[in-house]
Amino acid sequence: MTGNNKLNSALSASNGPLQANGNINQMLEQLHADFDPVYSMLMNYQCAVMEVETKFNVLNNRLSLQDEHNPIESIKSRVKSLDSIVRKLDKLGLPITIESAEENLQDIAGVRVVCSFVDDIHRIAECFLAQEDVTLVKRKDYIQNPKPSGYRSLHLIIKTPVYTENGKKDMFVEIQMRTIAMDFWASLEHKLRYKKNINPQTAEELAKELEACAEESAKLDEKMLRIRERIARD
Ligand code: 0O2
Repeated sequence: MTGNNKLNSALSASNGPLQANGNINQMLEQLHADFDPVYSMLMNYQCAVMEVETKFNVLNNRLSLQDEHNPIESIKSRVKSLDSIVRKLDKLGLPITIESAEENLQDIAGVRVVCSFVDDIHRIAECFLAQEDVTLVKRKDYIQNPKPSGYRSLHLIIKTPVYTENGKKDMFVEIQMRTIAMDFWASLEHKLRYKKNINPQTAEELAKELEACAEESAKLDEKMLRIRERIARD
């Protein structure tokens, strides 16, 4: 965690460098009182991410026994930075507090599961959601219903418990599941989406090309799946 950087930038941005004024203990006490709850919140999300990653790794190992291939290609995770959390709360006009972040933001913890084949996505999602400490909050299937941009992925918002020194806490985690091809497409499209100062006509042309790429890439996913099925049959 880049806690120290955040701490430094938060402090110098607000009040300038801290002065201990001869009472370093009092200053540290104040710092801990201000920042420990924030660290604790971020740590809870980090633990939720670890729990979810472990569940997918276990499923990957177990399913590979039946399938003779690892259905999961890679798992990438992140916990939103403090800056992004504060900016998102501000944008939504919500109170900028820990309680408000925990209640209103469902994507502070994010796990992206990349599979080789499209049929593995729904199969793994069902096995994952069947676990008794996973509660489905929201499911958006952008594979069956792609976005107008061409974006495809299965999105799950779930709640899962983490066990802290103060007891059990249910945490939101956003899970994005997609194929290697969908992941490749999404990372390129993300670059266009966040590119500043791009000529609007060029942006429109590229968006159209990307939409066409998404169609071709979905067809490629389908073809690869058929080939794998034939290999398994013969
Ligand atoms: P970033 O920078 O990736 O974090 P909602 O109101 O909750 O239903 P929301 O919040 O847009 O709608 O949720 P949705 O549609 O499930 O999208 C959440 C995340 O999915 C986005 O996070 C992106 O990561 C990804 N995503 C959704 N649509 C697209 C798309 O068209 N292209 C790409 N490349 N990614 C997409 P953020 O916070 O928007 O962005």
